Amino acid sequence: MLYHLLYPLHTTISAFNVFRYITFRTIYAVLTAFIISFFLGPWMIRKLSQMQVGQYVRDDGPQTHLKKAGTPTMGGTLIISAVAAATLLWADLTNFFVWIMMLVLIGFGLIGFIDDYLKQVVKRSKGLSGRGKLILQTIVATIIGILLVTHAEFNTQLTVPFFKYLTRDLGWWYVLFAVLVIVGASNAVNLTDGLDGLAIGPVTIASGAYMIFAYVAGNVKLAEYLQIQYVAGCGEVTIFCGALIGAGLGFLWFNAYPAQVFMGDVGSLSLGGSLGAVAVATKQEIVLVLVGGLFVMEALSVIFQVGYFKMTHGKRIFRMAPLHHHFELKGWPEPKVIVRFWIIAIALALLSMSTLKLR
Ligand code: 57M
Repeated sequence: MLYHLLYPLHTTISAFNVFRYITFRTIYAVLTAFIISFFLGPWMIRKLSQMQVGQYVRDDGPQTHLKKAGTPTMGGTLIISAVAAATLLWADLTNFFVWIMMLVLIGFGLIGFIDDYLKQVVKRSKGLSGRGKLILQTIVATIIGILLVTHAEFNTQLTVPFFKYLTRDLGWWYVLFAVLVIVGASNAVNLTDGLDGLAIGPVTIASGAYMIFAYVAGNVKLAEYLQIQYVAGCGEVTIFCGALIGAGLGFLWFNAYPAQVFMGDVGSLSLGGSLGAVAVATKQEIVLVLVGGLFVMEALSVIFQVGYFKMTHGKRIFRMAPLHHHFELKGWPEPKVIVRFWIIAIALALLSMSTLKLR
């Protein structure tokens, strides 16, 4: 909105030219989202406590988690509000990709919100069923996939990092592929959200990596130079990624160990879905396995654990899945698990950046 209000003034005052630049608007999107989530955080936590939106903690998990019972949850509503406000303030609102991002952020946020609301407020302890959640996620992701595939500036070519000549046109199958990426990312972030700051840290780190990918993919010269697919218009996604970083850092202030608030499904489903949609929109889908490698590790630990558990009628590979519980039960203090997982996330994000050069 500010872009539309302030940039036209450059004809009279040339300094307003600066609002044209994605880099400039991204910096302000980071700051705006940070300020919103940082300053509204305490108010939000008070409100959630008053509404008694306190976390129920399962007694079959690590015992150290029992003391977390009653921690306000659904803090994700603040993250979503901060990301949406900052994006709408600084991005070009005539840009197609900006609205795709709003759709995924709010669509997946609503699914999580309904789930949390049933669990926390209506006290229907289980919330939405796993199947119900998956169906709703698939519907929203399919809409996004169809919108992308039918968009004139978007192609359905799939490229593989490190192998510039390995491409394949998926045609309408791209919709299915996009659904897999978006729904998979959403659920993987949800599984990771089990220790203080464990999800929001790597989400912020991955957003940083995609901020760079989006900028490069949306810039015809840089995309050509680095030999990645150019996606006209996706440069504005850089601003959305910046908003994710700012809101994520502001939320981490309160979610850092010992957490004063959890993000809830409203946060984890929405943030994961958003990362998936960013990966698809920037045509850097496969590299998400690397950028979000930590989420992949957590999800795989669950798949292997559950598979093995069922096959062997009760035997386990890990002491408990997802993976972070395994290390907790091995005796690592919670902050150690969290910081070590962040370190892995940073290393993977840096490694993913090398795909830009190694082609
Ligand atoms: C949600 N939710 C946290 C909080 C957060 C298939 C199965 C592996 C699924 C998995 C599962 O349900 N995962 C998704 C994980 C919960 O956090 C809430 O949920 C929101 C995210 N959706 O925002 O509102 C608890 O996590 C802790 N927490 C923090 N700090 C945070 O910042 O400490 C969360 C955020 C909170 C709090 O304690 O209460 C969760 O873990 O429930 N299920 C599991 O993860 C369960 N694993 C399991 O059953 N493993 C089995 C295999 C055979 C399936 C095994 O390995 O034996 C574990 N989770 C828990 N207890 N809590 C095990 C038992």
